Amino acid sequence: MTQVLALSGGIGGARLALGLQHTLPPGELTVVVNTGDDFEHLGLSISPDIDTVLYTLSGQENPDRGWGRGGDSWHFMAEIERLGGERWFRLGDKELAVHIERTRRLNAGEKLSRITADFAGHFGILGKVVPMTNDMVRTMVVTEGEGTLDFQQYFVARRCEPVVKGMAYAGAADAQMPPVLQEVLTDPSLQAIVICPSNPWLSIAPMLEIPAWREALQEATVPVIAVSPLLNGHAVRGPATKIMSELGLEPSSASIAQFYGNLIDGFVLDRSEAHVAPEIGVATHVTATSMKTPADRQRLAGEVLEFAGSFRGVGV
Ligand code: FO1
Repeated sequence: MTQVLALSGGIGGARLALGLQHTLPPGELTVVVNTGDDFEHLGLSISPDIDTVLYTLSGQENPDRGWGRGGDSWHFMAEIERLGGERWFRLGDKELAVHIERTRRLNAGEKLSRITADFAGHFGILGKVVPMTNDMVRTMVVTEGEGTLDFQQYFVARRCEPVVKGMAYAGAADAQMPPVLQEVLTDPSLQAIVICPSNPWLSIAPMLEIPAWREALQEATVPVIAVSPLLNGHAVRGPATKIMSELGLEPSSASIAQFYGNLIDGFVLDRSEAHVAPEIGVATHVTATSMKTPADRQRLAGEVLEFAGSFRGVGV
């Protein structure tokens, strides 16, 4: 039995994680999930990316929105609105149970990694889904004109409209890696680490700012392969290229590879970005990275694993 570790944010990353889950034998995938977007809302502990990964890997996602549960109802939100309560961040009825149960267990002193593992089990997921840390890390967006915003204020309440001047990851410098991830990273059967096509600045950077994570990637003896989230100079979803431009970066896969720098051994990019492949300082694999169908996801996952396998014996 081998092991593959995938680093993921929300929907883009979760889709490749789903492809990996279908491609690998049961139990061989561990998905590490960004918790920089986590926040407290209406007294509840919300972990948006963990939930997106749980719903996607168990086939319960909302494919249109990319967040929340498919086929959810909205009675709770309707009542909150009727009471004049907060309505900017929407919580569906089914997912409310997830937030309430997570909050109850966190308040009882349990670790987020334990709770997430149990939820994954209840959802029938055979691999591991693990938060990047059990400690509090909060992604903050430094904006022009509106000061520093909490991630969900920027992302949902302000719809990513403010111009981004920089990012901060509060708590990351002191955060630890959950012990279960140390076990996976030191498992001799670990074959590859895959950085899924999530937004590098919003979803992957919070992990890289945790010293134990940066060291783990730097010292990894297995290939670390990143997949670019850009197609034809645009992110399929979300503000990646808007943020890149605002940070003074060329919105291309080359800037993303540069962001990962010497942490990665290989880089997968879409055919529409092939012209920047010569600018990328590590081995590249150019292919179709769009993941509209299950067949797309599995083909891409298979190619990523094969590309990782091509480093075997080369020494990374
Ligand atoms: N995104 C929105 O744009 N609007 C929402 O009302 C919203 C609610 C929401 C509830 C639960 C959840 O797990 C995610 C939710 N998201 C919502 C998505 C989320 O804020 C972001 O997509 C992620 O944090 C970025 O990966």
